[in-house]
Amino acid sequence: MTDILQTIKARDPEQNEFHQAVQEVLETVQPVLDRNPEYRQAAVLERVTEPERVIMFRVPWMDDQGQVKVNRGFRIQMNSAIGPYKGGLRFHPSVNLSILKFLAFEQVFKNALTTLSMGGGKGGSDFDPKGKSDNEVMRFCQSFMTELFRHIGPDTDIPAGDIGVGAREIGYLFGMYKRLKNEFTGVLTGKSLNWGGSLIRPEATGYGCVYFASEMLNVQGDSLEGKTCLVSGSGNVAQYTVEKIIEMGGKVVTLSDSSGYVYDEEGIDQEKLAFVMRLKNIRRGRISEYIDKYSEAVYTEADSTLEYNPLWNHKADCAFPSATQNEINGKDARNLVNNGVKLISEGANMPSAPEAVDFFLDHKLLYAPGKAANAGGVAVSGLEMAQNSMRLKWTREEVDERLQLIMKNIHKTCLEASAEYDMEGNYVAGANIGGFVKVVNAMLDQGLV
Ligand code: NDP
Ligand code: 2IT
Repeated sequence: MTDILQTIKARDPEQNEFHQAVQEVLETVQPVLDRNPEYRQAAVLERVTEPERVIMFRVPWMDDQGQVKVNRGFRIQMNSAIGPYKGGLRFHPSVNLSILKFLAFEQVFKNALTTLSMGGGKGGSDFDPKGKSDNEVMRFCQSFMTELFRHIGPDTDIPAGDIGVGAREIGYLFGMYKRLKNEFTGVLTGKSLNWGGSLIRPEATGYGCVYFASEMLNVQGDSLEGKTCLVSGSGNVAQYTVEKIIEMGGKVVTLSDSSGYVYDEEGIDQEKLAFVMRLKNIRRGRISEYIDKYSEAVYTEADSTLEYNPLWNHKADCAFPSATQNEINGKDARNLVNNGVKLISEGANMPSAPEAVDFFLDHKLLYAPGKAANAGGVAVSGLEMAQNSMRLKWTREEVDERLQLIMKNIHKTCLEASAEYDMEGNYVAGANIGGFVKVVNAMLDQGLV
């Protein structure tokens, strides 16, 4: 195992986020390999950590001033053992190969956990949609799809949204795909409702993450009722996490963006959440504007010189990190536990750094890693694909019911897989083992490809 990690590090020494995601999986699946020598013989670890295909391309576009800009586009087609590549597109200036490979790697196991037939992929660009006009975003998306279209398809690779890619971007991307291929197919998920989208897809990641938290509490005879919750981010995942926590009787006291965070001791209720949704989704403003409207809240500017994030240093029972990778470091993890937090459900992908994960596990927290807790988003993407294929639409209730069932099943899979390897209650091991076994068994069935 250490040999494989050393080889991966030597081959791509700068890909820290990818190494981090791989290391966690390799460590937790070790007992599975010990028990199943045929896996090692078939070099499954070497194969599962190498993408099937990596596509990198130039994305030239013109801004509103007539200046030519050039960004870099990517699609990582990581693993197609159990279905076509499936996973989001991220538009953020930090995007690089390391970040997309970590996300694609996580996606493979997450998608397997949903029980739907989806392989894993991820893509995106270092394009920053912040401060760009709708026309600039449209021209960028059109240029991006002018290359990407030849690599994707409804039975090949089905992208969706992630950070910086929401309904607006999916619309522009879909329009260009349709024009180039002269085909109206379910090649993207997260589409708008009147042209192929699924009800509940916008809500799915946040709702699913709260359903998972509720399942973990259920095991202990507890619930979210009356619990104080910290939520980070204020985008798609954060918004619907807050909506579901409120519905389940919890109280959310924080939200953030990359500029800072708000702390509202009285709780972010439905009316305040509606304000945040308009602020973020329509006006595309900053979370600092929350205190202009609700002066009882406190805004704290982000400070990169601090060794910890003050958002994670408030009295609370539960935390739902819903912004980005490595947003909780070892010090934040200690602060959370010292403030009474007993449950972490990850809406974001890999928001906890390895020291934080170790701390949560050592302190026996109810800790749900992203690949289990945030799988509701891609699960409803899978349901969107099913509806597109049937050319039918399910009701809100029908999709929500399926989502709840899928989250319950993922929770059960994690518990059963962790128990089978004597790590009961360790959701990290459970999620990794549950997803890994399904993927590598399919790979073995299909021979050396
Ligand atoms: P959005 O773009 O809608 O929102 C992202 C939020 O996180 C914004 O508030 C953003 O602030 C903040 N954020 C992003 N990058 C940083 C950063 N480097 N530092 C601080 N804050 C940051 O994205 P989503 O809500 O869709 O995604 C959030 C997380 O959830 C990501 O980790 C994503 O991979 C994960 N996820 C998303 C799914 C989905 O269906 N959308 C499914 C599963 C996981 P700002 O506006 O200032 O950039
Ligand atoms: O990280 C994720 O699971 C997503 N961004 C959603 C992927 C999808 O295909 O819906």
